[in-house]
Amino acid sequence: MAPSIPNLPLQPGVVTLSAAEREAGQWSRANIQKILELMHRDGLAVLDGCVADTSVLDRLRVSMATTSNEIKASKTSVTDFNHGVRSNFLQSPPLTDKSLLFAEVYQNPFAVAAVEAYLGKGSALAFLTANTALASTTDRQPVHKDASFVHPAAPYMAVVNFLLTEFRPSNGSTEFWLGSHNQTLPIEQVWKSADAIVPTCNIRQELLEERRKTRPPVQVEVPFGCLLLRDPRTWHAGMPNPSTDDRTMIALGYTAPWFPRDNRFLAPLSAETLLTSNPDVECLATFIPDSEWEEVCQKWGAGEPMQLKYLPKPEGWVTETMLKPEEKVVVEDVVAVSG
Ligand SMILES: O=C(O)CCC(=O)C(=O)O
Repeated sequence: MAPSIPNLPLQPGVVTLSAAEREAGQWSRANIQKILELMHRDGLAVLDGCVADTSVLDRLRVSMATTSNEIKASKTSVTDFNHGVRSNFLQSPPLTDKSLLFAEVYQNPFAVAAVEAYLGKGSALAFLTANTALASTTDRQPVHKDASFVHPAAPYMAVVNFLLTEFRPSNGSTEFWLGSHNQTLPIEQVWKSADAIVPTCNIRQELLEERRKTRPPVQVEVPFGCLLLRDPRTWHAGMPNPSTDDRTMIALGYTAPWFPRDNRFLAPLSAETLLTSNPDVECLATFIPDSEWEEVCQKWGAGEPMQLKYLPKPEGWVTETMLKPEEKVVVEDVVAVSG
């Protein structure tokens, strides 16, 4: 774990797209530098001004709130929820409704440019989902990375989150441990058993206490219309949502050009044209007929058709960070559900 520099801000830094940058269709060099400095220092950057027409976010929120209400009743087992905590689940955005297939969200040029600056040209879209923090909840997730495998010790993935509301502690904004991604290693994660081939996402308790002393976590405060760009190695946790409305963020996950591409996600044929429209960003989706996708698209629990399977197996996976069996910290009752 990287030592923490004193007096760093607790809230994430914001990079604002100017009118001139929007007009030019690209970030200035200075703002790309700022994005990269925040990403390398904090593992998280807030991007403001990338969505010109925030009514698209309103329309997605209305649609996804209806869906989240419909699917709540189907969530019965803890493994239907993320990290086994009944306050947050994964949800598919409405990809079969052509009136809601917004290029500003699914091919946002400023978000993609920020990802390419961080991961490299030739990055791929590796998953597309959303996190819903359910209204009137009181439980929090364990602190985790989104990496239930022996991850590379270099930026290999970036997630762009489109927030469909403002994000405040009062509606269950995410807790982030800024800077925790910097030199983080799989040895910081908990294993379910000594012979398991992959770790869980969860961070060892004693490391949390150590890090809290120097750079404590924060629940982010982000105005409506901003995006989050984050390195999934940055420690974080879904928090209770005390408000009366579900809080949702869409997540587009991109992998670096050198990262394995053997896992694919399911998407409907209606979204194929849009999701594959950037020739520089391969879309790692298997496209299936809309009716088939609609049958499975909200089944995100463990062993379900939509379960994220972008994770490499250790066999054949080259990394400097492999662990010896005696280095694994085992916590047998951890719920090893990722997302
Ligand atoms: O929805 C959130 O605020 C974060 C959820 C999360 O980290 C997860 O489910 O893995």
